Amino acid sequence: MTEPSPDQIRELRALAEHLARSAGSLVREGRPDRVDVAATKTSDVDPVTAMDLAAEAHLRALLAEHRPQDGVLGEEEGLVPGSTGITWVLDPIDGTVNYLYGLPAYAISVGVVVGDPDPATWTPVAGAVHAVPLDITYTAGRGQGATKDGLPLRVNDPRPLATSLVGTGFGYTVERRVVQARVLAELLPRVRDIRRIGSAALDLCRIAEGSLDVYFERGLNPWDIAAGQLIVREAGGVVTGLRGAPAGVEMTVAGPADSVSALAELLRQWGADRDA
Ligand code: LIP
Repeated sequence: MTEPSPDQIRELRALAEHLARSAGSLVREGRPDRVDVAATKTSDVDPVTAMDLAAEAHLRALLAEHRPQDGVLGEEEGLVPGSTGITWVLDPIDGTVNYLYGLPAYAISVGVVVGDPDPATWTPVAGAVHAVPLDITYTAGRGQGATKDGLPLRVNDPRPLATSLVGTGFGYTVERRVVQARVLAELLPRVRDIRRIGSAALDLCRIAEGSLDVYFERGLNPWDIAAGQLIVREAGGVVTGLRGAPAGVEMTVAGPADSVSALAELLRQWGADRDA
């Protein structure tokens, strides 16, 4: 698949925004007073709600209408390959635990990639992240910048880690959390402060808008980062793994290049890309 033209990227970006906002309205207006867990995944504290499933079905229905030949990878229903070389990578509710508890930090993430839906090899070309409770939408197109409700985004200038506000998140298994807790204990005395928002897509958008200086997390899935990765890059930041690897499930580090380099070196020294 050759890379889409600038006009095609604009169209994909606009459609990604439409999908994210449409699913966001469904989630916002359909949230019951009490949300129940429909199922769990990697552990008893990794929930799926009926709205996760409904939002992904809604996104897939819109794609069947607008882009029937493209591939779709969704957190809840997996991969349906397409024939165009373009794959839509969907997180129907990123921050499901926050949605479950009614904490206002969950988002619809719609990424558009060329190539296999693998963060190690894909080329993100468009994306949208809709912060549902706030009704705010972040979007980006490859080579066309990143915006928050249409206003341009720029990452912060790099600053020493000692004065950096650092975002992170934690996995759902004991083996992973043991190492994450050790890394956190090493990092906390070295930085301004830590924020654990509970939605990787929103963490990445906060890097792009400068309300976080740098972010790292181990265990992120393709749907967590497909849109946010492009939004950070188009806002002048970098998104990478450790030891020169691309961002992905092993590790994702995002922010201004110099801050990412400094943090990634510490994470490498502490073995942050391993489980107990
Ligand atoms: C969430 C991520 C978050 C991570 C959570 C969870 P989900 O995704 O966005 O960064 O720390 O553990 O994985 O499961 O809400 O779609």
